[in-house]
Amino acid sequence: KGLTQESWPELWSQPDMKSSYEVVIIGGGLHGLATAYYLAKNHGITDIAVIDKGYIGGGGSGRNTSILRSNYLTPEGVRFYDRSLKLYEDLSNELNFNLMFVQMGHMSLAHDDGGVRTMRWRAEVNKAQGVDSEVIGPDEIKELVPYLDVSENTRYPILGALYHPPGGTIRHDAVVWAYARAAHEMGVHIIQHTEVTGIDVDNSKVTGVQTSQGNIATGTAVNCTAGWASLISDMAGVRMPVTTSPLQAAVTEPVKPFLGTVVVSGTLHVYVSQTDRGELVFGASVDPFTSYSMRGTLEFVEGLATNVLSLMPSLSKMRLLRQWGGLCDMTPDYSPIMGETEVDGFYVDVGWGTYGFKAGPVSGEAMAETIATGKRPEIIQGFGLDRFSSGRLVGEKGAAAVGH
Ligand code: PYC
Repeated sequence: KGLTQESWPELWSQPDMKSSYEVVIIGGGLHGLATAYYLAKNHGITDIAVIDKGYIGGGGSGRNTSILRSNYLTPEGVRFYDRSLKLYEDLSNELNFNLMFVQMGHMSLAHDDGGVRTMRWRAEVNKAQGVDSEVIGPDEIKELVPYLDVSENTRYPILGALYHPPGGTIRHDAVVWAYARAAHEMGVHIIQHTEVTGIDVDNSKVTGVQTSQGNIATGTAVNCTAGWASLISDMAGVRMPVTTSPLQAAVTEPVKPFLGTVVVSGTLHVYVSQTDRGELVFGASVDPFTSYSMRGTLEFVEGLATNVLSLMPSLSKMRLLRQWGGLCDMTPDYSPIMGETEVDGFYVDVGWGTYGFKAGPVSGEAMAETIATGKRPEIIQGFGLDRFSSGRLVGEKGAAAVGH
């Protein structure tokens, strides 16, 4: 007898929430699940609840354009995202799940002298950190992506690009499901459709988490939310230098494979890749206002179409199938905020702007080490909340994705 949807085995169970846990992770997206997984796998801590007000992966983890890369601007950023890419490279094996990982290469276009200078800067920093990136010219660009208009008479001529062969894409939902299954198999409780409504703090120390299903006693609460980073931190009395803006994306009808590389233009605020199913996935920069709305807008589609057609005029007959939005917690320096806070037992893994998906594995690994040992590991030393009072910012705006 064939499998019906009802008879499919569950990848993780829906346990009853207990009244206490050693660690409560708020946010059941990629970061929360990866933190739970590495806490269990690397540190033997399994008495963990991962709590989400919706379903797992329903926030930023399921709304991004699934791009992976490590061609950042600062040495701290390059080392951090490169560790993530290395973890992604072996993740299908490690989690025994087909994550549809493809290192198709990643190309960031430069349309003026300033853009070429930034690409050269990034290439040098990347090489110094052992990351494969180089600046290429219009002829090489045309060879890699024949559909790009590299002629000189366009409004935004393509003068060069930062080419990063290890960049690529992965199936974002599968990454969430694979971490969830692996964490569940080690005893982690995944509690969906349960909203966190408060965090109990006594004498500057976490003592519990309040939820729509009741209260949990715990000494460790971890804010792994995206979109609600400042609201959840407020519950513990910790202020975050974060503003929240929507980010929209869209996908076309499927066509035969023709785009073998991720293409990004910061000047035109657009990035595009082609999935294994043939759809083109497009994204842009965050909307120019703060909001918690995840609705799509017509302005976004109009702007996107204009900019995409400047780059690839031959796409003019393609039809968009869907558009969607997600929420981005933006920090002043376009780097995340990770580690301990002034409240004992309250940890944050937030401020993920438009770069959180690619950082999922390394964030989980580093947050797990921070929680288990009480010490932020070297790889996230620069990303602590304390940098906003010490002034040691990690400025990643020049490589964050597209111009924001
Ligand atoms: O940082 O590569 C990136 C990115 C792609 C989409 C949003 N951010």
